[in-house]
Amino acid sequence: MYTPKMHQALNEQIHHELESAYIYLSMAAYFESENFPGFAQWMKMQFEEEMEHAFRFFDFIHSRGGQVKLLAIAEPPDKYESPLAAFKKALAHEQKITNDIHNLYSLATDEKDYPSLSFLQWFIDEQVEEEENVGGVVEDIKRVQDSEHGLLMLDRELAQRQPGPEKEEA
Ligand code: OFO
Repeated sequence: MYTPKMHQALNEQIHHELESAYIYLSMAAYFESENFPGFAQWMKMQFEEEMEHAFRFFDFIHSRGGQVKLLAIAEPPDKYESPLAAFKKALAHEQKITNDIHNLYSLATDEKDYPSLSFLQWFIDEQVEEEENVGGVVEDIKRVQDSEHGLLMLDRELAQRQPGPEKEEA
């Protein structure tokens, strides 16, 4: 069993992951309404990934003898100024999640909670990938700027995103 403090922090991370899922699903709805089905598909895949992250924490808490308590999720924005504005928000959100994960890792270090440290390592690596992926799209959109043709091509490219293979467990 781990400490109540660690339990609370891990439980809050489920909330952050579900909140991320909610934000990305809302972005998918925004892109659908703006006729960008490829951007919408990319965000739907992102939603799926966040749900998977939430379940990792859910299962880990129960495997340590705790019980998950679900917290209220705020209504996400449903409008953005442009595709670039939406993806910039997504990048800022991932950077915040990276910070959350690092704080969790620091807490586990302070508490000498070795199982949590081992569990969290996957998320540390995942966040590097998450920021790289979203940051890559931000850069691509900046490159095409307001060109309708460029955005259409990018939308088609992002439509190809499929669920990623599970990364190997450490
Ligand atoms: Fe997008 O990140 Fe979860 O953890």
